[in-house]
Amino acid sequence: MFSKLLIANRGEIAVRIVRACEELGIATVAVYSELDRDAIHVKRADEAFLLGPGPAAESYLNIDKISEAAERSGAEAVHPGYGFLAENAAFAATLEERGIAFVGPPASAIEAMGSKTRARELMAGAGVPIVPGTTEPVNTIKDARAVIADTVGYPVAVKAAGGGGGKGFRVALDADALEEAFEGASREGEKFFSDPTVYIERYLSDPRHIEVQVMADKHGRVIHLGERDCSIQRRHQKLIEESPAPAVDEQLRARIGKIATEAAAAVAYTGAGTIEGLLQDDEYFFLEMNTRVQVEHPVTELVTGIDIVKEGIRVAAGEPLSVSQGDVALRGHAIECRINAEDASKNFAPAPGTIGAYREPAGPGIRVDSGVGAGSEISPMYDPMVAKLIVWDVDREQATARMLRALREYEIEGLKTLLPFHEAILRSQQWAGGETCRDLISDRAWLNQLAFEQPAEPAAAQSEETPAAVEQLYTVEVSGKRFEVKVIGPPALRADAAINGAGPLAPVGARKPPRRSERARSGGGGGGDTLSSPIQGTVLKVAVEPGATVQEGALVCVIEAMKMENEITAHKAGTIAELPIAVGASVASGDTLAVINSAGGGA
Ligand code: MV4
Repeated sequence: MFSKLLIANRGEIAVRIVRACEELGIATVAVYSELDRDAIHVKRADEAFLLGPGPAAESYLNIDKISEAAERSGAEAVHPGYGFLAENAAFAATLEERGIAFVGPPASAIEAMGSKTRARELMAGAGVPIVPGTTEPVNTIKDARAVIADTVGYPVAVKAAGGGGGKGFRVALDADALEEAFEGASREGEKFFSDPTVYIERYLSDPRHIEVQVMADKHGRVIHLGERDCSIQRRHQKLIEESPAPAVDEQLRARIGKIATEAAAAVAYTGAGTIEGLLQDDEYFFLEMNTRVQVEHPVTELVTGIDIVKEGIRVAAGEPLSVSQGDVALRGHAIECRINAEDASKNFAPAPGTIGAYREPAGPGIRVDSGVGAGSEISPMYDPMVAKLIVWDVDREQATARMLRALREYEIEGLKTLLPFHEAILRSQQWAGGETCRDLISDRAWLNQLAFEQPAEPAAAQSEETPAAVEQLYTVEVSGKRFEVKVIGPPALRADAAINGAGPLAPVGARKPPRRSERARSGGGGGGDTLSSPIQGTVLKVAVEPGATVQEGALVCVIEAMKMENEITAHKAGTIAELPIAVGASVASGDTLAVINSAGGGA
């Protein structure tokens, strides 16, 4: 076994890997950017090396700097986590050349699965079912029309060959829509992967996203750990994952498990990997392989009892898998909710900021994988995930009730998160029925009811005026019996005074975790006519003109940040009075995007 391992990542996954190493008796080395000097993953590791400035290119994506830190530290292995360099074949190869083990598959397997057309060709050759379509790149729209007419048929999905996870994915329902889909997918492929090549698949109208966890050792053994259902996604970002999948029974599990292990074996895979596929009407099709440990691996850990991260490190050190296929059994049900700093009611706009009060849920069946705490900064520079909340219980219904309990117990002040969104989804009929919830997630009106209300005016702002009557809750004890009383009148005490411990009459709301309905109301921002940018990024598109009349929720512009396109919508109805933005311009968080005057010249 290794004696020292470097973790080429940050946030919750870096902490997750530190935990695995501590249990295995391996010393840990963290790396960090200047923005992450105070990050938990740095404190949690035995040693740490500064990589450079915040931008990932100068820190977590910099192969030279990370390899140098690995050599300086004397680490025998590097764990890449997910994202950043996890699926970079050149990084894996560089480490192997320097005699440092890469905790993951051989560079050749990363490369084979990195090109989606090559992966489809390989899988088809190995007898793995792929979504019907081309395994060769389709170079021109003319070629696309021909292949669709001859074999695929409409509707089609046009996908970038360098893509994955939905990047560079467009749908054409009929021939009229093909040109736009083809060009869109090609443009995105060029932008994100420097490869404009696209291929064509039949578009499945109502599939489930089902993926199979595989593990392989360097002795030729490949096993699967069952499946996860990740159908609840928003713009290809997974939001909720569960295992087992509601739509998969023992028989189907055995069938897709075999497909997955054969797919992994076909590229001589080692370590932890995931075969992503689509399930529609009992037909399962290979989509792509993720050659890394995934964000959602914990749900599989909870139902199988197998520590995927430890197992991955063991096989990287040359040990055989500690479990065989016959040892793998799924027990109970696990659900994961990704707690992102995002505002679901504003098109899932990133909501970075500093975490205020913070308390994680606990108790039976609860697991929180996080890399933050009170005072931590969720930077617009990196992924907006605050934490993953994962629960286990004996069946899906009870796991759902347990998740709802945990969501309400979770206290995250200071920024907007997906906590209210998850609660609403898990309370829906669609979730109870095991549906994909696609209709809810794309329903603006439904999402709007999750809006965070503007915070109340602080009492100080109205100092000279007669204070308005407010309702406040107090806890009182009368002869030792506890009562909660509502007092209506001028504010007697400010909430922050109570937090500082002043006064015996502390409003209940300041000490007790707020109810969900109240929590959704706290921590709002903005107000007035000004629509400010929630993020730093580049203006990709401006959807309105000065003088235009807009409805609340209408698209104003699209801002690209972190390779994500974020739709910014009007916060109120009215007329665009000012529009100080243009396509290609950079905007900082808080910059004015538009000024919207209320219709009829009011306010
Ligand atoms: C598809 C598809 C329909 N037909 N491919 C690709 C990446 C992953 N994020 C989802 N992807 C899809 N690929 C073909 N040929 C539909 C999706 C899809 C999806 C699938 C299952 C559940 C939810 C989904 C949400 C968006 C897109």
